[in-house]
Order: sequence, then structure tokens, then C-alpha cells
Amino acid sequence: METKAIIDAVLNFDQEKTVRLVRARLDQGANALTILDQALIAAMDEVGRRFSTGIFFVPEMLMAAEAMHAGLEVLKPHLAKSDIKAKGTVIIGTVKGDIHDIGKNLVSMMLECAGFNVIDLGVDVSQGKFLAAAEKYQAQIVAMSALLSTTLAEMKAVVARVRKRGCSLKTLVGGAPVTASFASEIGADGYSPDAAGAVSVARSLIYA
Ligand code: B1M
Repeated sequence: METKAIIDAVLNFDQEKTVRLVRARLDQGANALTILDQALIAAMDEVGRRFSTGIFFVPEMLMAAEAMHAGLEVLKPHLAKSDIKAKGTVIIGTVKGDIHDIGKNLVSMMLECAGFNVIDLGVDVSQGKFLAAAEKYQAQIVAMSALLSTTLAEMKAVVARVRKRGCSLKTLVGGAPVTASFASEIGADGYSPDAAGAVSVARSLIYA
């Protein structure tokens, strides 16, 4: 019931109510990851459905994203607290041509909570910028997010350039249109369908 109320608050673009309801669920003892998955991410899925069917347009998507963000801020301190400190630097960004950043920010935050040193390049990140940052920060992993099917080619190109360098730098990919088979087809070293999974994949890439 409360989960549905949070979903409705996001769908009504009500930031204040989203924050209040998320806090209330935490106070009741609900798990932060469950609230994230079953309420906030579920709400964004519904936003996507409404956009696809012409009920919502870009402004509505943005307002819903802001409400989701507000709820996420409340959850942040409760998510992915981990005692195991991983050593490693991850360069992360949303690929060129793509400005969706909610999923990327979640992955970034989870990795940070797990003890990785995360360099977040933001959105619309060019191939050259990913590679230059990896070099500059002596990173172990380049992590890329894409939400548009049209930007998958960018992801493929970055993976190809990293592989061409022939060093130990690994690639990790994800985002709604990215599948395990696409990831393996383009030669990415790791793939996760969600933010929590990205942490274990990143660990396995570094400790493999
Ligand atoms: Co856009 N949008 N959008 N949008 N938007 C989608 C993605 C879309 C599926 C909506 C739809 O048609 N149903 C569609 C893409 C269709 C396609 O290509 N297949 C779409 C479109 C078409 C567009 C525009 C082109 C619309 C237009 O202008 N006509 C435009 C593109 C702009 C651009 O990027 N150049 C556009 C713009 C926008 C807004 C700016 C309005 C806003 C983004 C705000 C923001 O990000 N700050 C927006 C939104 C909010 C969405 C939807 C509704 C929600 C996305 C989201 O944040 N989901 C989305 C529909 C949907 O996905 N259901 C849609 C919640 C988030 C937590 O999920 O990012 O998938 P996600 O992350 C997940 C996993 O994918 C994974 O972890 C997260 C969960 O734990 N993950 C990774 C993500 N990255 C990972 C990386 C990893 C591992 C896992 O390793 C590195």
C-alpha cells in the first residue's frame, strides 16, 4: 500500500510527498534497496510506459525524474553500506549522445559505497574523454551506461578502443537497452542489469 503511494507521488511529480513517504517507509523498518526497486524504479518504469503511449511527454518525464531523485537522496545513506573496502578506480559515465543519468548515478553511488574510488564523468561522455580519464586516474575499470538504443554504438566503440589498447583496463556496461548477449557481443568484460549487481561484477573484474 505504502509502496503504491510512493509510486503515485512520483507519478504526480510530488517531490515533498515522495520524500515524506520514503522516510516513513524507512522508519517502519523497510529495506532501502526494496524501496528503491519496488517503489522508485517501479515508478520510473511506469513513467516510461506512459511516455511510450503518449500520456507523458518530456516535461513530465523530467518532473517525475526530479521526484525520484528527491526520494533517492533520502535512501542514499542507507544503501549498500559495505564493510569490504575494494581497492580500485572506476571511471563512469553515460555515453555520448545520451543524457539519462539516474541509473548511472545509482551505479556510481553503489560503487562508492562499496569502497571504489569513482570518477564520475557525467553524461554525454565522448570516447576520448573515457580513455583520457582512465589514463589520467590509472583506472582499472571503465563503466558505461546507455539508455537509448541509438547510443549503443558508442558503447561498442569505447569497448573496442579499450581492447585495442591491450592493457589490463576492463569495461563494465549496463542500462535499459543493454543485454548480457549485447555485452558479450561487443566484448565488454562485465555486464549487470542493475546497480547492486554492478558492484559484484566490478569486484570480480578487479579480483579475477
Ligand atoms: Co528518456 N527515454 N528520453 N528521458 N527516459 C527512455 C530511456 C525511454 C525508454 C522512454 C520510452 O520510450 N519508453 C526512451 C528510449 C527508447 C530507446 O531508445 N529504446 C527514451 C527517449 C526516447 C528519450 C528522448 C529521445 C525523448 C525525446 O526527447 N523525444 C530523450 C533523449 C535525450 C538524450 O539522452 N539525448 C529523453 C529524455 C529524458 C529526460 C531528460 C526527460 C529524462 C532523463 C532524466 C535524467 O536521467 N536525469 C528521461 C527519463 C526519466 C526516461 C525514463 C522514463 C526513465 C529512465 C530512468 O531514469 N529509469 C525512461 C523509460 C524507462 O527506462 N522505463 C526513458 C530509472 C533508472 C534507475 O533506470 O537508468 O535503466 P536505468 O538504470 C537501471 C539499469 O538499467 C541499471 O541500473 C539501474 C537499476 O538499478 N544500469 C546499469 C544503468 N546503467 C548501468 C550501468 C552499469 C550497470 C547497470 O554498469 C556500468
